[in-house]
Amino acid sequence: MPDGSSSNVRTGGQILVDCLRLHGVDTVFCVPGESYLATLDAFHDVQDKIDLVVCRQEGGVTNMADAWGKMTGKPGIAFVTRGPGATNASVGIHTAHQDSTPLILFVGQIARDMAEREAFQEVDYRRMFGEMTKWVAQIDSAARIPEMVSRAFHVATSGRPGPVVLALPEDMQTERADTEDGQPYRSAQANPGATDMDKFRDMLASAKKPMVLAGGGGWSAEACADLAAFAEANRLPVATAFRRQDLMDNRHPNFAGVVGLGINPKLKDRLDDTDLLIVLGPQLGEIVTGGYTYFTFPKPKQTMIHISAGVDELGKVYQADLGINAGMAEFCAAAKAMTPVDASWAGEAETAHADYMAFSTPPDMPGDVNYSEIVGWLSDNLPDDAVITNGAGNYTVWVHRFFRCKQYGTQLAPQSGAMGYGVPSGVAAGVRHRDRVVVSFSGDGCFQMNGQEIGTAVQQGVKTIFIVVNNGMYGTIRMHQETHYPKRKSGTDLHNPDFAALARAYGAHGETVTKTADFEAAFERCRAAEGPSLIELVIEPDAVLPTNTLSGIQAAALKAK
Ligand SMILES: Cc1ncc(C[n+]2csc(CCOP(=O)(O)OP(=O)(O)O)c2C)c(N)n1
Ligand SMILES: [Mg+2]
Repeated sequence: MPDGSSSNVRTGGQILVDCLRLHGVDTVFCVPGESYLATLDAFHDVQDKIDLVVCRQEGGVTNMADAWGKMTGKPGIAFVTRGPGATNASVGIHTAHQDSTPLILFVGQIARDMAEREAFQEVDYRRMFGEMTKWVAQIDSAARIPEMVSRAFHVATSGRPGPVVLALPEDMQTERADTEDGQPYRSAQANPGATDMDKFRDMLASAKKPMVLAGGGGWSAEACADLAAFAEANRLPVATAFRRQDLMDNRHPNFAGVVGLGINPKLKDRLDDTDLLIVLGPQLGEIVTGGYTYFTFPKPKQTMIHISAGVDELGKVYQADLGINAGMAEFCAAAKAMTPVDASWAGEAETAHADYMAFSTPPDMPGDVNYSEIVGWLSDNLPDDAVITNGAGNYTVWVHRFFRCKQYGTQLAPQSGAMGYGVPSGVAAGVRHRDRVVVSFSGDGCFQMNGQEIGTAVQQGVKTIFIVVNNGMYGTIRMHQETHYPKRKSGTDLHNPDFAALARAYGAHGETVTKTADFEAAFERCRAAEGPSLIELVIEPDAVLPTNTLSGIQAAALKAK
């Protein structure tokens, strides 16, 4: 409400910004557009209360908002312009959808009286974003902004979290209305019922070799602490899903490893051998099921208990023996409070953890830069609360395998497998945690999808350390090429810039590392730098996986032909 006024009459833009404040928003990511000038103008009035992070491309905007949603558990807020802005932004909406991240994207829209004429940059966002959002709508009346914005916060955070898109017609933002803004949103989660928990305990008590697979969205530090306490009391091995590695301290004696790409074969055997799989949170998608091969259809041979915050996830893909609709915090609190069962499988967690520790110990690799050793060094030397981010590519296999996450909220990585996530998520983490070490990994390909957000990092004065793992190619795809079409390289080579010089051109500190021994000193210089910094790691292209080479893959494929 404007100071000194007894009236609530405001423009749509002012109402919207007041509603964001009401719901606790203090940071917004944007690329400006003429389609939402009135809202930008309203942000001008709250500069001391809302930090407007101006990005370089809308893919950076939504990726940063996704990272913000992951870090805070509250919707990350993104503003972009119509047509081209919205289409650029879509990558982060897809990630938020697959990663179950709360996010609200506001899109400036053409004026209401121009709709359906293919006006300049006109898009119907309901059709465009329909499949990858929890809710998409257009606010056609300034008077309804409080209602619709409140609903957006509720929908994005309740049940299985996810993205919401709201279109804002340009003339609606200048329209004046007299509204009440209501109260801050309160997201809702289901609690497990007493019958659910009794059944759960009975099934656990009669198991011979149970294990937990934790993942999905909607977690919190407290939920993770309760999960650890439940696992300890019942001596359960706990694996985490792909890119949800920070749900348990990886050094915890019950931590069994990660079910994802490049899975530890011993963990895969364990999944196969378990007689009771407690799926706590994740969707049973392609990556955690090994391309839908780990479990039989439609009923897995293992007894399966699936707990999900989204009721629609239960019975999706696989038939579980028990489905429990509950939020992660709600379920974990109940599981912790449950009288522990007599764990006849005692010792399994210790064995599983020993398997994980052996698997996550760096081996030798070809070339002057031993990337395994470098990730291992970072794992051993960074503070426990350091935040690690990455995008997609083979370079992430090392990060996931040799970096041991120590606490919740330290891994920002797209389960959607979207390249270009590493840099913007690193910027967002730098803005959120100015007092923590943030290390962002990108491949040379991945970096060049959103590397321009280094400019945002410099403008924001964050201290993120960006590592670019340069092997001169889209390595993942080249690896698949050598597997299926050996010796027929096609469309996978990259001619790259001097990444350290590029960083310096932006005003960041830049380093190039060509020998393992030089990494530590380069990293320390980056930590001492005033603002962001970048280390280019020059990697031997043959070293395409921690334990296999491109030439080895090619030779095996040729032999098999
Ligand atoms: C946005 C997007 N485009 C394309 C792909 C397909 N893809 C997956 S990994 C990859 C190559 C990654 O290259 P780089 O970042 O250099 O990492 P490397 O595999 O070489 O370590 C590609 C093109 C993708 N996952 N996301
Ligand atoms: Mg590469």
